[in-house]
Amino acid sequence: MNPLHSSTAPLVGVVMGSDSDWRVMSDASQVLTDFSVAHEVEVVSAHRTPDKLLRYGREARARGLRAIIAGAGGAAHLPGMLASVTTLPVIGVPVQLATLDGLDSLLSIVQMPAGIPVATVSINGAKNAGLLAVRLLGATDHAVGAQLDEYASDLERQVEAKNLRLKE
Ligand code: RP5
Repeated sequence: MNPLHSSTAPLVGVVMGSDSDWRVMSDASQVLTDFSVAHEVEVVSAHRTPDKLLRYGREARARGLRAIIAGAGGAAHLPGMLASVTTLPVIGVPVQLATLDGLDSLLSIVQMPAGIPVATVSINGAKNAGLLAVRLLGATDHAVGAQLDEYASDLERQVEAKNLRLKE
């Protein structure tokens, strides 16, 4: 049995600034479920629950997490602040709000100072954030790597099938 798959302890933390971000962040959770990666989901707000943010980031590695996916919108300081208090890889998801088209969220997350990296995906790109976390795990786990190869082949088959349908 693949040790990653047999783990019931969460390996990836999916956190978001508000429950209102779930409409986007559920895509990350879905990908992790599809790849059978144990994960947890938590609302952690940089501004409304700052103590919880610090605790979450500082305890993440000792609790067994290997990566954190953090989504937030507007003044989106959650991913960057988490990256400041953990050395685990942090993947940032800019969540689009009703104003400013999500550009505010993107710019708040992407422009990190040198030394404190956040891997920022596209606006509302929670699916790719999930896949990136799976790839991080797959870098050292052959079974997860094989699943990712199968996923890529499947994508290729889907594109070719659509291509053929176009010509019918
Ligand atoms: C951010 O404020 C959250 O990440 C969310 O995207 C945004 C709005 O939060 P709510 O007012 O909907 O709780 O911190």
